[in-house]
Amino acid sequence: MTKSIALLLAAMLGTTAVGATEMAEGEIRKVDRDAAKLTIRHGELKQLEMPAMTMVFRVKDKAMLEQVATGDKVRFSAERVDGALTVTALDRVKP
Ligand SMILES: [Cu+2]
Repeated sequence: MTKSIALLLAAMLGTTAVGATEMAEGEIRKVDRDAAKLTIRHGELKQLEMPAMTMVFRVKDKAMLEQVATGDKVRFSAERVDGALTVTALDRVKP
């Protein structure tokens, strides 16, 4: 019973995430312009069911690579695009 409620909740949250993009907190650890990838230390990503960690993301738009530098605090959203976790929105948090 508890398990089915949890699954139902997960399904509902998943559906919500498609429409309303939820921004997660993160810090840029590396900008790789050649590979068009960002290494981000991120907080919990609920829509991807991912705990806090440091990992590499692709970026949806290469212009994002010019907007941030190592050490920047950011808010971002990520989605699975063609099987690769991809940053689809990125905002630098002003210090
Ligand atoms: Cu992660």
